[in-house]
Amino acid sequence: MTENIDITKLFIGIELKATIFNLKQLDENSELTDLPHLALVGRSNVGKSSLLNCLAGRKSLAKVSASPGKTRSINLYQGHDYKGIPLLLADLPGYGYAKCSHSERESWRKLIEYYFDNAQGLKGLILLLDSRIAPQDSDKEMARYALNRGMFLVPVLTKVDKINQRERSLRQNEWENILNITPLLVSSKNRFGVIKMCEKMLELLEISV
Ligand SMILES: Nc1nc2c(ncn2[C@@H]2O[C@H](COP(=O)(O)OP(=O)(O)OP(=O)(O)O)[C@@H](O)[C@H]2O)c(=O)[nH]1
Ligand SMILES: [Mg+2]
Repeated sequence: MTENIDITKLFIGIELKATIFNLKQLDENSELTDLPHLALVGRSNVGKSSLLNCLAGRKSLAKVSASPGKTRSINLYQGHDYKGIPLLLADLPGYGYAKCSHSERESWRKLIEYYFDNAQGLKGLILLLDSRIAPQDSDKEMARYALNRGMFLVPVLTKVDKINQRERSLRQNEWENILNITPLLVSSKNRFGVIKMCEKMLELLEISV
């Protein structure tokens, strides 16, 4: 491979291939979820869809909304690595949405657990955490759940354009104390931290450039 490769372009050109609301649809799309991929997970409104758009270099490939609970399905986006080998990025529905009913929460949990159990190509989770707020129980639970299952976890603090350097370090330290992993910092708005995040994503996907 040449040294001219721009790793931040790995997900340029991805397209939505499947919108999954239930277990049956997950079964029907197992060929897709068998492809090497990473999933973006996090509370509602943390910026998952925005980050996906940022990586894809598109404004509204994934729907973004100021009101939480926009993404209610597992959305699978397919692209290719530098050698033309298909890869996938999954945008998962957000959790921790206050207005969600008990049954909606349960169906979220069932869908996500079934996906984690059956997605053969899932190489790791990109866990997005809002840099503006202190660690939340729902995020800690998600992280523990993933780590207990032996999944690769990349914690990423989002929206860092909204906080200063001191606040960034404070939040990173808080999470490091909880997870023993230092979270990356990213902004989909001004692309801060995108290179480092892509480096980590390539590592998890075992793609060499
Ligand atoms: N300033 C700033 N705002 C952001 C950033 N990323 C996302 N936002 C805003 O945060 C809000 C939620 O963004 P989404 O990308 O829809 O969040 P989501 O995690 O996909 O939300 P759900 O689909 O509800 O789970 C929107 O108003 C975005 O414009 C960022 O890096 N900086
Ligand atoms: Mg979304």
